[in-house]
Amino acid sequence: MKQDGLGYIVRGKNGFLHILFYNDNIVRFAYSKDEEVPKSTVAVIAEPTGIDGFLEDDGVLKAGVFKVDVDRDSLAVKISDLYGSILSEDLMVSFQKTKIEKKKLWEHGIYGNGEKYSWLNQLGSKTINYNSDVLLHHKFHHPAVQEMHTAIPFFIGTCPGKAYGLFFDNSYRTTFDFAKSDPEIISFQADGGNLDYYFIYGLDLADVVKGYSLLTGTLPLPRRQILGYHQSRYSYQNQEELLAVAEGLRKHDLPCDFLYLDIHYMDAYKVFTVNKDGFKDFKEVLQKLKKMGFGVVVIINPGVKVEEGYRVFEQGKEKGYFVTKPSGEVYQGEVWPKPAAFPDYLRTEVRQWWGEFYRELLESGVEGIWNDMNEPSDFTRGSGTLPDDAVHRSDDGTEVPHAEVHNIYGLLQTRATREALEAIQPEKRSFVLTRAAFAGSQRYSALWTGDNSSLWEHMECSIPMILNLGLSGYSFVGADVGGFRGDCNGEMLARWTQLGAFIPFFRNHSEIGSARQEPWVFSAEVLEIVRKYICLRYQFLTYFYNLMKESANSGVPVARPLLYHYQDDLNTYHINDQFLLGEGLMVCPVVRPGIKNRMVYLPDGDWYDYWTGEKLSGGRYVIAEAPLDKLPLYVKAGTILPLNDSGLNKKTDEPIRKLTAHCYSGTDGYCRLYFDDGFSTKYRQGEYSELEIIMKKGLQGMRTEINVLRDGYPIPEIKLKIHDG
Ligand code: MIG
Repeated sequence: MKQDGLGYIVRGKNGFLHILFYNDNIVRFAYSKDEEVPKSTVAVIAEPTGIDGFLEDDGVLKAGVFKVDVDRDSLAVKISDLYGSILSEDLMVSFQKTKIEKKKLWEHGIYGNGEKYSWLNQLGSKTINYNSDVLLHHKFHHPAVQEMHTAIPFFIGTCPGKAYGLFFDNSYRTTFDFAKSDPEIISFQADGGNLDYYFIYGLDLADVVKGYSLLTGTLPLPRRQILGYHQSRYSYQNQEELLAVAEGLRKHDLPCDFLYLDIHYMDAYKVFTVNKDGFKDFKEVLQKLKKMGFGVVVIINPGVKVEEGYRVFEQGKEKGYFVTKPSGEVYQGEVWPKPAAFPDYLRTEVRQWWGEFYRELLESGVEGIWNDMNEPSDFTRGSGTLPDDAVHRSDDGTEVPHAEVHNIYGLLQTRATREALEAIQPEKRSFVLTRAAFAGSQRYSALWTGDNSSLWEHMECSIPMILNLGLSGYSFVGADVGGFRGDCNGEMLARWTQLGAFIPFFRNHSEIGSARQEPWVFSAEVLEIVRKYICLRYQFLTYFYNLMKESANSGVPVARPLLYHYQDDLNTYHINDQFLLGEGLMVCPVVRPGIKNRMVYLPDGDWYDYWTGEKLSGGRYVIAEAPLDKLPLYVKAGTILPLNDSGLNKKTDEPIRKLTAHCYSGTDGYCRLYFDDGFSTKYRQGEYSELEIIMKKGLQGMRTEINVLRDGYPIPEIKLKIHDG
């Protein structure tokens, strides 16, 4: 081993190993055939930093929080902490198979791993990371489906007192085996590309998620409005129908900020066109909706209809902007518009060309863009996607096989979209939603978990799916509320809305041909429950917004599994149906029909029943009452919850003028709040305020104090309310 540039290099029998540091607790192991450090994928935005390392006499490298010992022959590594306890140990490194096997050591649980239909803890399972349009192959999502819409080859191993993250920076199809095939082995392998991975070590999960976010980035602070309720369906087919839904929402006193136009708003499914039969007054309708308080989000898929005279196709073909066959001919697949060509978003100039098409839509008043089918989906092939040997070209003209681009195709499309939106409307925070994503996609778009079904099982599984996405650096996520495929019913909608109200991205969406599931279609009782929880969501908007801000700053998840804050409590390692929103609010949804009570685990400490104010001691299981109109919620003692006054429920684009800070006493509490206009990018120039609320036990009971830390935007009037059980 010797020092090489910022890092170290070791020559082995089959090649080289580069060891690079990104801070004290992030080390990268990159294998290569020659002395060049392999190129990172688009996921990584961090640069290695020089670090004070020390090569001991026995060849062991001591740097940051690590000791690294490399086998000179095989280049297998053994990583220990500075006290010598082993953190990770390779059993096999294969250049040929692009595979590494590690000894299963101290992990009690494996988490993260992007979008998976699985339980929270994935130890003992095996999975494949390859973006897929799931419903092309399967009737519905189920646990045996490994290839979901979104692949994030990153996982976390943890036990009380420590945690590591492993990010395999490889965009090919990858396979992870978390001690399934062999209980002694955790392995990862790719179909091509480089053996290049990052090992992130920390005392807790938060350190690891922050480290991963340092490598791959965080979400930009969203418009506050986007944290409201969204109503969608495949499809609101014409302007009358769209307006009727908007009126229905208002008539039934339902707060809602966004409506969606799915593929039928286009002319013959041609992207960047509007169907004039259904939407003859497109602009006027969007104007009218805006006045009613709704923004409209439209779908834009990658597939471009192959049709003579259609400008998007003609231009793309002429400029050579589409993915080709190895022969150089434009690759032709099939999506909604039937024959379709696929833009090669790998190139900057293609992304810019594509981005310009958004201008007209935005000028018409469109408020957000929904990128779907970007795995990318292709109906002509058994695989449901482009062939591995389809050809992309990078900026320098190098040909890159689809096999390498596949998993980042969605990321590249959303990158094109976001960069265009930001260039066209620099004063406004843009909104992009995607189905397919990769590590790093959180920088460009929110994500929904694709085509679930109206099944209780899918409501249930959406919880661990979303929590694991959060641990994978993806905070701004949600699942279709009510379920996409199949028929929802009133009870399910009530329960799913309760859950959705506490998930970052909150949208009711359903498939063409399925039963309608707008809030008012079932019964007066269901409507009332749905309204109650949508309104509750709007009360929590400031709380959500602040969590989003925190996530934008450091990558910490918004919705967190219990173990995120109670890592020393092994009881939390398998809790799939409860989660924490921020640190202090525990959400316990009901995910089965006919339930009137449910078990809740309260970790150590005191908890308040949100509804009754009753104080309960933790460290035990309790039975919560959960009739249909009740979502059990608990607040940890010491929490300060800023809640919007309910009078502000209607329109999120108005400034927040009044808040009540609910202080749950018992232990000292602290809360930092951030305020800005919620809409523009002026906060980047300093137009924001920050304050802190401190709650302390004094001789005469609880003492609270508010300190303004920065005054750059009007601060709402804040009332304090002390809860003391
Ligand atoms: O194959 O655009 O996941 O949300 O409504 C269906 C129609 C294509 C899949 C998306 C879904 C959307 C639907 N799309």
